[in-house]
Amino acid sequence: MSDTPHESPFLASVDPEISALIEAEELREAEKLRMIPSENYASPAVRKATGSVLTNKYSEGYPGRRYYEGQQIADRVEEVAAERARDLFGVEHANVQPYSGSTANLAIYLAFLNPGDTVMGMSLPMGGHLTHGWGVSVTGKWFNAVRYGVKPETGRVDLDEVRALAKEHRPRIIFCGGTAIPRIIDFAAFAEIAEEVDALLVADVAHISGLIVGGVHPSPAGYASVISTTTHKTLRGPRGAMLLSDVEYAGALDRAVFPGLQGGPHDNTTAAIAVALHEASQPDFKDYARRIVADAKVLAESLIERGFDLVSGGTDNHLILIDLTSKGVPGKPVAKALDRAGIVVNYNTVPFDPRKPFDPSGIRLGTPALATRGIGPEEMPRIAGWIDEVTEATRRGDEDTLDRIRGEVREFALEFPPPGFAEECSRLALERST
Ligand code: DSN
Repeated sequence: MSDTPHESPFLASVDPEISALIEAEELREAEKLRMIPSENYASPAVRKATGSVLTNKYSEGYPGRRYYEGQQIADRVEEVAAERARDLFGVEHANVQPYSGSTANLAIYLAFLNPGDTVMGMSLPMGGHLTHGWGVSVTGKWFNAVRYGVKPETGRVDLDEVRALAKEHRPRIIFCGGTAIPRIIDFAAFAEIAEEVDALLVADVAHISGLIVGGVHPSPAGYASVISTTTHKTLRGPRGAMLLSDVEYAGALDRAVFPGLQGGPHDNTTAAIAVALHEASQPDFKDYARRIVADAKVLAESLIERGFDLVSGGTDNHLILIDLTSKGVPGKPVAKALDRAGIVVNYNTVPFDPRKPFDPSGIRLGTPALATRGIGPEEMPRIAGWIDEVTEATRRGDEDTLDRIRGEVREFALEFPPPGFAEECSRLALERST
């Protein structure tokens, strides 16, 4: 296929330096196990649309209401993407233009709040997101942010605290969702609290939108006034985002995205979002979503058997958050050692973390990208074993073990090619064995 590795002879002749870097990234992606829970592998079709001529167009405005001519194709691309988003998520309105999840969330503030208004979201170190009112983000600087967390005993969202804080502070917006939540989000309970205090409920489902579409996580549709999601995580699309809502909120959200925050939409990304939504509407996407969760559950059980301390005691979704305190080693050196051994995760704070975000107590990992490669639950005990060995080796400062595991992981990874890389992985595996 022309869009798999070594589509690049043309790029190589124009820019050998960047071409070589892209080939090195292809190799890295094939040889290592991607276990950052917010990352995935986009399909060749999604990547093809991302790299299409639509990158050449300016389309400020919305279909039928643009500020530039020549929109015959761009209008249709955006209409198709929005239509697919509405159908798939069961909502009345979809804005597919936000450049990223952060911009999408900022558009919500711009649409419904004034600076100084009160907003409530999950605290970042408890599992929330920067844009839900964390202090270093503009959302925590320009708005009065109130933060909820999890219960220390359960590691799960403390809905009593959410209700008490909401009643005390009367936020105009309540965010649910985040970046390090291993459990099902109770949208109905959040909606009840939002209604009690007359707040707008925003569900940020960036991490779990693919699970929602795949039917393995409840949907916020019908509970949240606005749904925000990125498109490149479990949804497996290009890097981008969408805002979904009832028509009641459509005008305010659309005006906030453009002209409030952004200029021209990235039409190539919009096309790729449409492709990803098409792929996610196919029956096999439901199998994919089920596999993500099945993988994560077995991985969690295997890690627990090996004495790892998982925040909330396990997982309901794609994500596992490990508190390494009991292992006597912090998150950052373990994440770095795992990368050296071919398993890519990120270091992360855990709830009530006594350590700092740049050197926290935990690591965060997940299974969306493994499931895309067809790696199933039966393989998870082996991966848990490597994680265990690497953690111990980090504690001992044993680099030889990391290098041995790196070889084992490479051999294993090449048996499960990322989409579009089958030939490349066979070639690499053959090189290795000869
Ligand atoms: N960077 C994303 C994540 O890793 O969860 C959130 O923005």
